[in-house]
Amino acid sequence: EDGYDLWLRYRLLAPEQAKLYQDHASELIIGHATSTQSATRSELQRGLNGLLGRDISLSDTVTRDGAIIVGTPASSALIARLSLNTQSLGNESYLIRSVVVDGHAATVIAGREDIGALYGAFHFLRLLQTGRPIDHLDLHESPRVKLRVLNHWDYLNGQVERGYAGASIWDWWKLPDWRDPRYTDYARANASIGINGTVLDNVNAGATILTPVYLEKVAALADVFRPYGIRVYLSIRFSAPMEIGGLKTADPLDPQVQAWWRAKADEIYKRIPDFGGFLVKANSEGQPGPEDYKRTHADGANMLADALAPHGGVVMWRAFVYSQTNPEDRAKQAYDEFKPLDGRFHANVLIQVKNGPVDFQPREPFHPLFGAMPKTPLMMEFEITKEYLGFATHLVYLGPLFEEVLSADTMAHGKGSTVAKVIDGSLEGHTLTGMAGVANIGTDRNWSGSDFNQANWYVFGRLAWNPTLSSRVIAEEWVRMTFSNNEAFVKPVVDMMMGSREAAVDYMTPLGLLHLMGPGHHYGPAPWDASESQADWRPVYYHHADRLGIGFDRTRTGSDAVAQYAPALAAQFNDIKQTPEQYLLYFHHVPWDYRMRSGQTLWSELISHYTQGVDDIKQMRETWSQLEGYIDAERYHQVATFLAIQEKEAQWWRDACVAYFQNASGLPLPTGYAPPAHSLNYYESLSFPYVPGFSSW
Ligand code: BDP
Repeated sequence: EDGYDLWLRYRLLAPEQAKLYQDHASELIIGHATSTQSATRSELQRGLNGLLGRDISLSDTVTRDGAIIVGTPASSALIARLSLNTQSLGNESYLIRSVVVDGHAATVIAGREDIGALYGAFHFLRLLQTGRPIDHLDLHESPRVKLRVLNHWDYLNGQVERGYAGASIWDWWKLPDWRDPRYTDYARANASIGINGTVLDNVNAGATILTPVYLEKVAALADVFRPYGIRVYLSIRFSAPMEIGGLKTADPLDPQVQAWWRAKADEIYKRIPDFGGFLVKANSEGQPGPEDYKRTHADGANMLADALAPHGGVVMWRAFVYSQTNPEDRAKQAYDEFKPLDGRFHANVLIQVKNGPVDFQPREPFHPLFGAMPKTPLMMEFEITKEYLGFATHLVYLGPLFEEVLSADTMAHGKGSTVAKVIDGSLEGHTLTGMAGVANIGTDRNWSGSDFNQANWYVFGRLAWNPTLSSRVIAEEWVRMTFSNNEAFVKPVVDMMMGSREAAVDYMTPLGLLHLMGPGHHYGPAPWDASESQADWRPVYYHHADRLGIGFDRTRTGSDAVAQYAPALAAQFNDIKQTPEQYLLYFHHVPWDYRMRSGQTLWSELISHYTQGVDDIKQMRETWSQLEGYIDAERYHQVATFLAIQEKEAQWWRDACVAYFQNASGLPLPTGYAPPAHSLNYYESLSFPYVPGFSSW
């Protein structure tokens, strides 16, 4: 197996498991009047035939026990007759129920709309794929978040910024005529986890995507995705009216600029009636934006929102901004710029906020904007692609990272004001809600650069559907569907996944450190680096290590970033004794001999974390080596090889950081710890020829 089938493998179940399901899957009653109904029907046929090893028959009526009836009251007279109260469902919701129809036991999968039935079909298949009972079902599911969107950082030249799985899957040369079957499989995979939107192009991309030639190609993709409930969105370049519209300005208050965007929106909707809207990176890392004209982010976002509003589109305006001049504390900038604009955005604008205040690091505290802009819908932005977490080869399951952020308590309205409640709108009563994930998808046969990276795509979708789900439960589902239901395999693999993120934090950036990666490529360790033109692109800016201590002072007497959190949290983070140690060096500059809760000094504890990270990967390798034979050889061997790479590189991370911090602190290694394998000079001399980074296409 090469991983292409993702978690939708539908391989024959073990005989004892298949037997459990046989009596509940005898015939399929489902329409095919619409493209979504056809997609649902073929998915169920494909899934059930594969899992149960025989062709399930199609029928118009219930002729025996075990019928599966799928649809909506409009598409199926049978479902209409069952009076399931589907009217009370949301348009993406569904029910799965064990019922009796005309004297026969049956299972009904019903939505109010076709898309609900498709989601229900995927859920039903998941029950079989994961070995769950299907004889007494009474399930009701609704997404808690409205826009569940992948952000592709793909350029029109095929390059994927921060993509480690090959090139862009969008073959712009051959579109619109050639619609690669892979686009359909992409849509199936996304629909199976409830993703309902995709931004096709990079937030740094040029304006070409908005030209007629490309809009025709975009429309072709939208046609492929539509049956699966997926809308397309585009990242737009704020200065497009100048670049492709011939205007002299992109000032959002200029009537000509406004008219240009209105006309562009009209043109897009003529081709793509269900177009989702725009994603915008403005006045950030060199991108143009409203501030170029002394206007605010609200002026810029509202201008675009007004152009999209007549068509029902939205603007997802990113809060990832920081200035180019030497900042006192980059972590404070998004809050400083956006918080004062709360209440100034039009109704169809969402502000898309990265999970942490700096930049997708292995660990950061949650972004202080969550809970701080009650009048504005805030979207979560996670990075699924592992830019700062070992690219394709390191096994790092991001579920625990996502869960840690979503379950963090903002205290905005007292205890229990979790980030998840900000995102699902329940904290402030927003109905326009969203979650975005920067995709890890490319042309590699396995889509994501490694088998385990597929789990990060999967967990993103599941948490976007319901941000309160447990990342462990999701990991287990994924392992069962992707590899095996054998308990002897499932338990150790899930344990390994659940510990993998903490291991990476330990060998890369423990105790609240961050951004120690080599600038530009962001791969290996470079805590020594001070070469970048901009202060906040340099690792040394983030750790401040010297003879006396280490860490970034964000307390009241430091940068005062703590003040951006709710008062109770600000007080907690301001006090070194109350700060959770996992964020210690994020909030405090701490002397090396500071006593940690364990009784060890900070210096000893830092070394112990770095060493633990490597030991954890050794353990993961050991665990995996016991599992040969449970799965196919092809995937087994690739994972084994990638774990070997990870161990080597975890050691590199540990040794390079230990060498550097030892040099900075001037302290001897605590007893019992091996010295780094090489000199600090050696680690500093390593370089990287190429990583998929920025383009202007
Ligand atoms: C940084 C990435 C860069 C992105 C930027 C962003 O290194 O490639 O363009 O985030 O989110 O982490 O805009």
